[in-house]
Amino acid sequence: MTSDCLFCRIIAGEIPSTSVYQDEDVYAFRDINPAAPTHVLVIPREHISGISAAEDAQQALLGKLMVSAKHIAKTLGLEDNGYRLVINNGEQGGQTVYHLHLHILGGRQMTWPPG
Ligand code: DGP
Repeated sequence: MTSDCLFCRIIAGEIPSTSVYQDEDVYAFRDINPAAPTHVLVIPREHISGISAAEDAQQALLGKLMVSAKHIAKTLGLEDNGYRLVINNGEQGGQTVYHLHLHILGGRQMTWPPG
């Protein structure tokens, strides 16, 4: 837990969130500013500032994030029509919260390239 990290404080329950899934490694909750009809963030309980800061030794946790996102997307009914998983990294990558998070976006047609 990093006390000045917004998402660590959400995991700790200090800031309210709408959880859709949690286990010993990951926490998933609704994005406060949804960019799609369904917009969920999947985060590791362990503080990692972003994907570029993740260590090779954390590959199991990174895989767990991805597999969890797949299961959550299915639970939320996104599997049939498809969905998008996104990790923004750093300033030019559009990252605004420096606790690693995987976006699950679904419920509308996605376009490419992203903005
Ligand atoms: P990114 O730009 O990739 O760093 O995404 C950060 C996301 O976090 C953005 O979509 C909005 C979301 N967010 C920011 N603050 C809060 C909050 O307090 N609660 C929730 N649920 N989501 C938040």
